[in-house]
Amino acid sequence: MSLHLRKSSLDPVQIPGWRWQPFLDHAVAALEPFQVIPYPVADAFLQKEGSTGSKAKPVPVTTATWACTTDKLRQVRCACVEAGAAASVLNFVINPSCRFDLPFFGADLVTLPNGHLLALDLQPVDKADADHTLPVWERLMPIFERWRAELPDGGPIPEEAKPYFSPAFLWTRIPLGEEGDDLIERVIRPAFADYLQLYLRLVEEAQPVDDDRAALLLSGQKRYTAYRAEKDPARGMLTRFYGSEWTESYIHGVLFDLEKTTATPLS
Ligand code: DBV
Repeated sequence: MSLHLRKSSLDPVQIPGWRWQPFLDHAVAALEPFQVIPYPVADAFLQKEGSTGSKAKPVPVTTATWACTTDKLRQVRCACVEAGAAASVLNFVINPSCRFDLPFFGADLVTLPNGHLLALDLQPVDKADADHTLPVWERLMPIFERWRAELPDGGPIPEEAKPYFSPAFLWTRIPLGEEGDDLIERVIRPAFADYLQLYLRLVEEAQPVDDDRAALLLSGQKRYTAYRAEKDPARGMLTRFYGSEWTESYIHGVLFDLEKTTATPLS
């Protein structure tokens, strides 16, 4: 366990057998030119060991959080979960500063015993605001079209979630085994890289907005974050692994922390 002791949110995450390791490694490298600094994450959430499965056949569980901040990105964080055959997850969210007219980057790559569940999107702060969405969607749609053609549709998503997705929400469920492994290598990996590359290009290009616009963006960001925290589909899994006290602090204090953050996003 001490082998993987992490002291800072920027220390490398290396979890033996973690399926999504190359995705995080790619994202960390892509962020490097942005002068990242560590994002404060309490020790209890930097890396947490646990156990699932039966008494007779316990399965070790590791959850690690990689995180950083930059001048334009309030919080970039990756939740990394490895629980052997029970689960393997990369949940990656980039929360921009409300000083910039930027969407969220969201990736949810989830392997469960019954298959993979994969979601990628650049999610708008306010879907009704064409100034906010059109410049992004125009550029994202061709990328979406290209990769969607290679994947089965993931099926319906909850009605209440729809305001938070872009029309380029890449969402699929695929089987475990060779077929799934092949799609992950051939489609999900380049799609993840393409979505992230476009996002980081938008970050480079972004210019600061005025105070009124920043206040509007902040309230939209809070709506999104509150929704994600309230509906976090990982709540059940994390509660089984670590109990509800740790899980609620993790969800509200780390994963979706905009409401709780002590930094003042508008200053
Ligand atoms: N999802 C999270 C975080 C996770 C996580 C922080 C730390 O937001 C994992 C881990 N997602 C996770 C798990 C499941 C899902 C499901 C473990 C499976 C839940 C289960 O079946 O027990 C995309 N993720 C889902 C579902 C959707 C998404 C639509 C299935 C529906 C559901 O069970 O509610 N998550 C959703 C989404 C983004 C995202 C669109 C952004 C791109 O991160």
